[in-house]
Order: sequence, then C-alpha cells, then structure tokens
Amino acid sequence: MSNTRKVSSDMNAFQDLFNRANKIVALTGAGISAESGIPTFRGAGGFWRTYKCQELATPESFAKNPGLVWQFYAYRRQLVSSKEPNLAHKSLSILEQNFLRDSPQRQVIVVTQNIDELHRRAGMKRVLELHGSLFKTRCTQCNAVKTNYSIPIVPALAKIELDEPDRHIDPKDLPRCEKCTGLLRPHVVWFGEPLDPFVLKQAEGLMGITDLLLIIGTSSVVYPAAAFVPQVAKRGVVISEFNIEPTPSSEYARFFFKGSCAQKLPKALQIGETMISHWG
Ligand code: BJW
Ligand code: ZN
Repeated sequence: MSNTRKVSSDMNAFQDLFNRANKIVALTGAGISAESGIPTFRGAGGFWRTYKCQELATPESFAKNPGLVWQFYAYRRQLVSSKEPNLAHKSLSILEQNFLRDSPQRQVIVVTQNIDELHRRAGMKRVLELHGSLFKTRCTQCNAVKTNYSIPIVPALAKIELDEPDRHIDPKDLPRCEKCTGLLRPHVVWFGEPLDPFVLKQAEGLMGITDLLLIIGTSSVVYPAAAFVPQVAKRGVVISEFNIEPTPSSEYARFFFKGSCAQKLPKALQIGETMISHWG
C-alpha cells in the first residue's frame, strides 16, 4: 500500500459510505468490551495475577496445570457475569434491529474474537464467535460441548480473587463431564489450535461479500482474524477502524476513528442517545 494514501477521520464522509453499504461486517476484539470493565489481552491490563493472559490461553498451559488455567477462566466468568454491554455493543445491536425493521436488504453481522458473549447480551442476533465462549465447556475425552452459566462452575472454583495465591485444586474437583467424567475445558480456541472449520468458513464467506468492514477494538495481531483485513482490502472494500491507537490493520483503513469505540461508534452509526436509552 502506498504511503501517500490518506486516512480520514471525517465522520460525514464515513457516513456517506455507510449509508450506501448493504453488507456491513464488524470485526471486534477485546477493546470493544474495555469500557464494560473487561481487561484487554495485550498492553497494561493484559496480566492475570503474575501471568500474561496469552501465556495461560494455550493447550500447553492447560496440560501442565489445568487447575491454574481453570482459575483464570473461572475468574473471567465471574467478572464478565458482573458486567454489562456498553454503548458500542448496543449500537451494533440497535443497527441490526433498525435494518431488520426499515431496510431488510441491509445487514450487519458481528464477527468477534471475544468470548464474553456481550454482543449477544446486547441483543445482537447475528454474531459469529471465532474463539468460542467463556460460557461453554468441552469434554477433553468425549468432546461434548455444553453451555454452562453456573457460577461457580464447581465449588473448588468459587470466588476466585486476583490477589489470592494460586489454589492447588485436585483434578477430580475440576469441572467434569456428566456423561463420561472426563476433564472439561473451556470451549475456547487457544494458540496453536485450529478454529472451528465451520465458523472459519462462515467468517471467510462474510469477508468475501462485505461492502464495508468495521474493525473495532482489536490489536489485529492474532491470526486468522488478522488476515481478514488485508483480504478484504484487496477487493477495494472500505475499511474503517475504531481503536484508541493504530494497529497493523491501520495501513488498510480508509477511516480511522481514534478514541474509545463506546464513544465513537454510536456517532459513526448514527445511533442517538434516545435510541440507546430506549434499548435499556
Ligand atoms: C480499544 C479500547 C476502546 C482498548 N475502544 N479500542 C500466521 C502468522 C503468524 C502466526 C500465526 C499465523 N497463523 C496462525 C498463527 C499462530 C497464532 C497467532 O496468531 N499468533 C500471533 C500472536 C503471532 N494463531 C493461532 O494459533 C490460531 N490458530 C490457528 O491459526 O490454527 C491453525 C491450525 C490449523 C490446523 C491445526 C492446528 C492449528 C488460534 C488463535 C486463538 C487466539 N486465542 C485467544 C484466546 C481465546 C480464549 C480467551 O479469551 O481466553 O484469543 S488469544 C487472545 O488474542 C484472544 C483474543 O480473541 C485474541 C485477539 O486479541 P484482541 O481481541 O485483538 O485483544 P488485544 O488485547 O490484543 O487488543 C485490544 C485492542 O483494543 C488494542 O488494539 C487496544 O488499543 C484496543 N482498545 N480499549 C477501542 N475503549
Ligand atoms: Zn465427556
């Protein structure tokens, strides 16, 4: 891409294009949930106790110390359950409802790397979760996937605090499969693991047809999601980024809206305060 290409932060120019787009894809990451009080992965908040979050989100960490990795996820289940979707999640959801009601030929779809389910809790219907969900488990023996919102998920994982020493938990007291008693794991995608091929295929299909890509609150360093942006840019599609700082995707963005997406996104999508307050 040429260095002379201009990146714009002109809201009116963005809205001209937005008003003509029919298949809007919003690719979201941890930054969209930051204003809900959920820490991001990288940067200052990216630690859990003394561990870097990315270091715990691996199959190797789970194999070595499933009790520790479960404490990390149990803590996040507790935290996320106590938080609410913010204006950025709500704006996307209101946009989806407005399209359904007023312009059914227009669609907005969220492709998220987040596992917090906040898009769904904001009422969004069309959400593709690339990395799974905090509230699903998968059996390491029989592979059964189950939705589970219980907090605590087992008594040994009750009231996990950030400032307590790591608990030693007997593996028999960790979450277990009700069918085969195998050890359960969070149904999320860790580094080195393939994404669900069906989910990946759907995401790639959406990237192939979108006519406006919004990239919201992701550092764009984790693949395969990071590869979607250059793939879409190659088709000449307008890419608009919402982030507090530039990312590797910024070189492909026609628009960059710097600042918290909870503030910038409602403006960009023309979702007024009244619409949001009626949403609840
Ligand atoms: C705000 C804000 C505000 C803050 N408003 N903005 C090609 C090249 C190189 C490496 C690879 C490659 N292909 C695959 C790899 C390896 C690896 C990878 O990508 N490594 C890179 C790090 C180099 N990828 C994988 O391993 C993937 N698997 C795979 O490709 O498998 C292939 C395979 C095939 C066949 C057999 C075997 C394998 C899997 C990746 C899974 C990632 N998993 C995690 C954990 C999920 C579970 C959990 O949450 O615990 O997903 S890691 C973590 O990173 C999590 C996130 O979803 C993901 C992305 O992070 P995200 O969302 O971007 O967050 P942050 O914190 O990085 O950024 C936040 C952003 O918000 C920042 O930019 C802030 O500025 C911004 N922000 N506040 C707006 N208010
Ligand atoms: Zn099982």
